[in-house]
Amino acid sequence: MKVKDLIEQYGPDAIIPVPVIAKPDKLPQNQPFLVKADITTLEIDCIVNAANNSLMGGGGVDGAIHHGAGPCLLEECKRLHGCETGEAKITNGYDLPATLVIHTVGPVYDESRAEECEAQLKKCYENCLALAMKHGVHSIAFPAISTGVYRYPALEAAVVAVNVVSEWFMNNPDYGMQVIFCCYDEEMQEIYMNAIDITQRLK
Ligand code: AR6
Repeated sequence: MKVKDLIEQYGPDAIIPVPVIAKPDKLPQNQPFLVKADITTLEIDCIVNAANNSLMGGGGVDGAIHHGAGPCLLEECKRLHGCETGEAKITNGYDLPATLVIHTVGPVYDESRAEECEAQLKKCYENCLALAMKHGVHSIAFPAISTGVYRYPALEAAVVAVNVVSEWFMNNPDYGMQVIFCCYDEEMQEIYMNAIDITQRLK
């Protein structure tokens, strides 16, 4: 069936563009993309680390980034004196293929203060993008911040991520940024597709 026939049958709202899943070197700008990858393998300007308040390393994506970057990253992190939840700090990428790492600290999810957690997660994405722009970054990859050890429900977290990035593109149409949502597995990729679907329906 052609797109035109689908629109006739179901109406324009039923057609939801699925994001292109592409290799980072083929990404056009001003549109976020999903990539299923280990974030430490991406050869781009900047990758984002889902760190903790100490910035002294940990498990999950934080552990993988420190492992990939080597011990100089920890040495630089020691000089940053931690990071508040929702804030972001930048370092070099050392042995990583990415030039820079932005460390942000997502909220530890707690259902009884869900609104506060959402505001903090939103701040993570906003602060990372602002810091990236300040440092002349033109390609940035985000992991699904807070959705692992910090237990933020993945779909809700992905909706926050997609909304903040969409708003950022609306506010910065001429900057030229490639934003990659780096999903560690297929399940997370599906979740991001659903999040994009949900955010488009709510527009
Ligand atoms: N590449 C991309 N995504 C990854 C990778 C990777 N190499 N490894 C894990 N993920 P988490 P959080 C995904 O737990 O929930 C650390 O110990 C993973 O599947 O890394 O923000 C810190 O030091 C999940 O979807 O981060 C903190 O103490 C997502 O990354 C705490 O964990 C985030 O999972 C932060 O917890």
